[in-house]
Amino acid sequence: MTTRERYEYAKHMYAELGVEVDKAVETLKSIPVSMHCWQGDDVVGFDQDGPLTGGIQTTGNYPGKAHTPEELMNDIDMALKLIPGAKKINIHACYAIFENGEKADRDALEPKHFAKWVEFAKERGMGLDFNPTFFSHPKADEYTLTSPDEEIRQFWIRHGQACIRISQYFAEETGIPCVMNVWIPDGFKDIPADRLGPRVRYKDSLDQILSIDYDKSKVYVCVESKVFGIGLEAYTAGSAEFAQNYVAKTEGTIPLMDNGHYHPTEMVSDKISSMLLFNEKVALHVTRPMRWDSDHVVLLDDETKEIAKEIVRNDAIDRVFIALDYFDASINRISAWVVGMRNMQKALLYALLSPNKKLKELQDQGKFTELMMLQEELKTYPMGDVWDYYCELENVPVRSAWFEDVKKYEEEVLSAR
Ligand code: RNT
Ligand code: ZN
Repeated sequence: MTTRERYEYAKHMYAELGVEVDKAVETLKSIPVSMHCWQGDDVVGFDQDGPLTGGIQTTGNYPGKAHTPEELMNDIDMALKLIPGAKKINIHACYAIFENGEKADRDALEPKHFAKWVEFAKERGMGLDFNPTFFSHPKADEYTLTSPDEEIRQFWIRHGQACIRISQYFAEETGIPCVMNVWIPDGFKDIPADRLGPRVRYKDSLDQILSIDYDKSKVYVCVESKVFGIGLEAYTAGSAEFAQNYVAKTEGTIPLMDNGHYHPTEMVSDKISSMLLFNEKVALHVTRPMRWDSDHVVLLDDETKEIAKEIVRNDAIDRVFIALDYFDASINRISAWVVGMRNMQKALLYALLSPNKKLKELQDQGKFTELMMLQEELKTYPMGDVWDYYCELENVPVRSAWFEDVKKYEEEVLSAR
């Protein structure tokens, strides 16, 4: 049977449930997933050669990581060719590209330091998302936006402001709004004497960053919360309550939930509906926390599917910004990107192929026996046939065929690094 024939067959099966497969595929194609550049080089960037700090960690030393902008862009390109649908590229301020021997510290970054990224994105018809980098820098050894040292704090405030200007430049150049996410690692390893002070300073720092004039229809500023980082086990200034309350009280800011940033039994999928009820927009970092915020590659697991369902069945596709955030250095990094991106999209397809209205009705009617039965039966419907056809339509390799390309690229390009 051809891929097309399998698709037609699957269409009949889904039609019996009242699901329109063609429509699902069209919708899937239009949902942008933001691919994080930092999987390609273990979150190192180009503006420093020190270690990765901030209580996050990549583990593994699989050969072939990108060391230069050219290598990273080539690797991203390789991954993009193997991923269907709409995509954005998510970059961090530490990926500034300096030319002609010039250099600028984080507080002096300008749009021109990202001109190459803009060119890259424009050539591929994609938008760019952005992140100030409040880590891996000598001035971030202790604290950033919570620093009791006013000079340090002002340095990082200037960095945040610079990043807003760069984000606006991205939006203006690409014609696609830029999601700019603020995450700071600031916290304490052991029981603090003052939990309020750092949060007061963090709030004030964010207020100062946001006080500059910028176009809120082009730059969406997010605040990402976290429960703890390595070496910062006792206290994190930007906790869930901090971020949630800050964005609730600050016009034009968006909460960002990373599903590695909660206690292990807390589920982001369960938080999305509440956040949507009180926020016009919600941003996500989809990752896979294994026992801690380990940032493993996103799989097509229950939580990823559940997150996708919440986006789709709450009619929130236009209100939720989906970005991936993981960094695995123990496997081929391009494969890590492709597996994670395709899985996020498969999870969305799964949600789009569910008879969501019918399932809600069963819940409202108290028909929980039937609800369980149908939700379980759905798991073995032929989604794979729809996915394969979608890949074919999108001109990307079907099923595992993409891995041949990755292997070849590893042999020819990565192994020579
Ligand atoms: C860290 C946060 C943050 C980073 C990236 C690199 O715990 O998840 O989003 O992973 O900014
Ligand atoms: Zn994150």
